Amino acid sequence: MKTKTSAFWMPFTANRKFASQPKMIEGGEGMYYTTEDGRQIIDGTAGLWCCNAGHSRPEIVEAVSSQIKKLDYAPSFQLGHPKAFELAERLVALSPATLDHVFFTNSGSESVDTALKIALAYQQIRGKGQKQRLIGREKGYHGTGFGGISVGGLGNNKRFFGTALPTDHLPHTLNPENAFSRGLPEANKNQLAELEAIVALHDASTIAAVIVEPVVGSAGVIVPPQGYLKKLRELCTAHDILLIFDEVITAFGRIGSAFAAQEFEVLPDIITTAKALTSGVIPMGAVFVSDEIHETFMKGPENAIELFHGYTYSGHPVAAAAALACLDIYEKEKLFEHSKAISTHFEDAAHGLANCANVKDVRNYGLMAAIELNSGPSGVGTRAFEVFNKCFFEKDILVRVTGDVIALSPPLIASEQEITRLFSQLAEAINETA
Ligand code: PXG
Repeated sequence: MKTKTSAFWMPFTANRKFASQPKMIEGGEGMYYTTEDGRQIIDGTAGLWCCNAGHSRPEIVEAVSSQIKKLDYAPSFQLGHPKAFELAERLVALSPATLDHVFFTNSGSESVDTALKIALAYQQIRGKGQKQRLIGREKGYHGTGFGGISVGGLGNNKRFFGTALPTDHLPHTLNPENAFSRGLPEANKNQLAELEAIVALHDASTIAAVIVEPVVGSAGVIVPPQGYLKKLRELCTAHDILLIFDEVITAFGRIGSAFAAQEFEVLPDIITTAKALTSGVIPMGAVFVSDEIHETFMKGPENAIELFHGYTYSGHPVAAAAALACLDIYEKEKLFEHSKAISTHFEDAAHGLANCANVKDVRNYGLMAAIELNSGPSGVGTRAFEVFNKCFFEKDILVRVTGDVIALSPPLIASEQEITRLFSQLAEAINETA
């Protein structure tokens, strides 16, 4: 039966265009989705960058259903249940040393707003209440809360909603001279001079935190130039500004290490995560906070609430059960190591598309890749959207499109053969769209 599409107002979707030719997914298993018309398609995007363990893993299904039978819900305000504490301990064993405390949320947007609030409150509690300004970056995506869109750097997401917080933005690091770089592009100009300029303009005594995605996801896989993140850390430390890594996409093996902070050997003060924490199965996010920040909050009277912030579903037992089962899979199957091991094959396959029709750039790191096309005659994004449709309806692969960029981020369980097939099908779709 044809699904009625009018009542559901779909997020970040051209709703009327969708209704005219719906792309429906009815099932998922491992690396594959099943479409409404019964085709198996390779999931080239891990859902929305989240299903790192692949789809419908029996271990997670089992953990979730037995948790619901045992304890479906319990509050985390002034009460606790063991799974949330167990999960927090497991998570801090994975996170970089000193990021030893976890605040649970339900999404990346909530993780970002939580991180920004912790940063602002921390500055006040330690007597630096002037530090209220937040610095994001052009092309940054930090979700859709009012905090996240303020520090975010994508005009479409900001334009009707104002900028709720005092913010500045660093320039993005996409440089046409670095087109077709493999992995980290060269640092051929000082892309952090602007941070010095912002500090000179407002004074460091007014700046609370800088937030960046270590590798930009949504805006089209923008890989940091060599040394950029280390330099950013040095500048933040020198000016007593907190550094927040938004790892909603990069955490949990997407780029080969548990966290980008470890991959790039740069220690931020706060890390935001969500998505692959549960492999997308149940909504959940986690914000990792340094010992120094946490201790600063744990100083007042013991009966006082230290942070007036939280969600009904913070540390939800069913989400926690899903996350624990998911971490077990990551560990048992060594999926982060596998992600790193096949990333060379993934890089070769991605750059194999450099000579396809209208390809303007190929970028990659870990299991993230962008194939950027020249805009079509009818404007930005139209050609890439046509490729997306062709991939879905004719080539049996799912890719992600933002503007002129086709993004790939398969589940970490992908085999070399599946990666080869993903890119060869995409190459056909691109050439046939020319
Ligand atoms: N930070 C980052 C870095 C993200 O990528 C969020 C925060 C917000 O997460 P929630 O869970 O609130 O959506 C994200 C989300 C895409 C795409 O296609 C990316 C995201 C979400 C939906 C689509 O690029 N990233």
